[in-house]
Amino acid sequence: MIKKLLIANRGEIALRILRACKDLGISTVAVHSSVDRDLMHVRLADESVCVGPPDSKQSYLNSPAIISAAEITDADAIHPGFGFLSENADFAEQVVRSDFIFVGPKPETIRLMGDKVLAKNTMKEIGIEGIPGSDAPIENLNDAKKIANNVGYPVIIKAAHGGGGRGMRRVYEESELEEAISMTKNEAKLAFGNDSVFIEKFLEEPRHIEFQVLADSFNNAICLGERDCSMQRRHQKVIEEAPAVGITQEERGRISDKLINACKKIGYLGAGTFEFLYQDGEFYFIEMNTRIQVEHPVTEMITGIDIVRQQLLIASGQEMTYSQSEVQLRGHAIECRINAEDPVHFTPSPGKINSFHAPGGPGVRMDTHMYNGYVVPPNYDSMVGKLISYGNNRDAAIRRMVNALNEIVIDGIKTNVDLHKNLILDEQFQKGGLGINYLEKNIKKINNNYA
Ligand code: MV4
Repeated sequence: MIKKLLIANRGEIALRILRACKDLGISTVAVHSSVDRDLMHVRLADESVCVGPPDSKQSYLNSPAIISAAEITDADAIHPGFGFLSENADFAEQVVRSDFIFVGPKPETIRLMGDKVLAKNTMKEIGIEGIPGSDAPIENLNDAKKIANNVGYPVIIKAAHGGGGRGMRRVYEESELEEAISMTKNEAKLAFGNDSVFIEKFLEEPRHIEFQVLADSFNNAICLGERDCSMQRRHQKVIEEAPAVGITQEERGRISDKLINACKKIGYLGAGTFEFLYQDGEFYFIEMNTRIQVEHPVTEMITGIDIVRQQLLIASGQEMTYSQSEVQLRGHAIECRINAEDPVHFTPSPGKINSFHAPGGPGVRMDTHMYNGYVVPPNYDSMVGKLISYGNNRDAAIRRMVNALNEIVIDGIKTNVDLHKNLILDEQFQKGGLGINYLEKNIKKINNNYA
């Protein structure tokens, strides 16, 4: 069993990991930047180490400093959380080579899934289809033209090492293809250090549905069902929910069986998420996330499984607590990401929180590091918490979310709480099953309805 764990992250996920450690009697080391000394998990951790100035590159992305902190505190393991170094294969490799446990999959698995073409081909071999298009990076314009004509326009050019919406460009006709390829290659080279790009049929109105898996070192793998993450704006998820409206038990079981097999075939270890686009009744694999995700709580609420706890047990070399037959999905959960941001311009709104009140009661969970007097720094992502509601069905979860959004108090900074109130009350949202374009297309209407 891991005795001491270094949490290589900040904010609410760092607190989430610390709580799971305390549950298991694991002592904790919090690394933080010089502006994050007053983070709640830093106060609650057994030990803390300042790893650098506010700039992420010199602190939360500073591999040598983080590994040195693990050395001097004699930690056994490092949990990367999400974002920062969580999907950096080189970091995972340095952690393992320095004789620490990396809470996550093997470095080679992170590397495999970090290449979207390799990932797609690997999954295709296992019988999990991606979106029709190229099965290798584009080498020349003629090949691209052939593939595009074969799948039909519009197509999308994607960076093989991209992700989260970066390094993508839509193409509606052949005359645009050459320029689109070269621009995406240039962007990819600059952003990801790799200019490989590939081509796919562009899906116009898909839903974004992802499946949560857990796999241990005894070749056990389980699937914890799916999450609908389609409510997003400019590739930032706003509301997530589980289960996905309209997905049948038959569809869920079919995909789950394939993903369990995939985990075993690739030797997956830990928590992971397989991302799909869902359109016209078909699931198309797009990429795999080899980390714990922001939206993991909605899966925890409907399964009763503590995913971070399972990560720690698996990383400790133990068997998972659950078999697939023990995974029961019950009820419905919704998560609203609470951001310190201007509700009109969506620009960050850092500053001091004069008063904070978290909603509560049955089926209401608030994962946040906020407290009265906490100062939100301007240096990092604007998410300051996640409000999660649970009910026996979606309507009950929506009702509890409305009440919780009306109860929450965050004074001193601007937030997107009102956007959430408007969106959760929107009649199309209440029907469910909306595509990835709905929020961006309707945000002005939604925000004005109830403002
Ligand atoms: C697509 C697509 C439509 N067609 N691929 C965005 C980031 C990465 N996860 C893949 N993404 C997309 N790939 C094809 N062939 C639309 C998107 C997309 C998207 C996907 C999921 C959630 C939100 C999105 C927002 C914009 C575009």
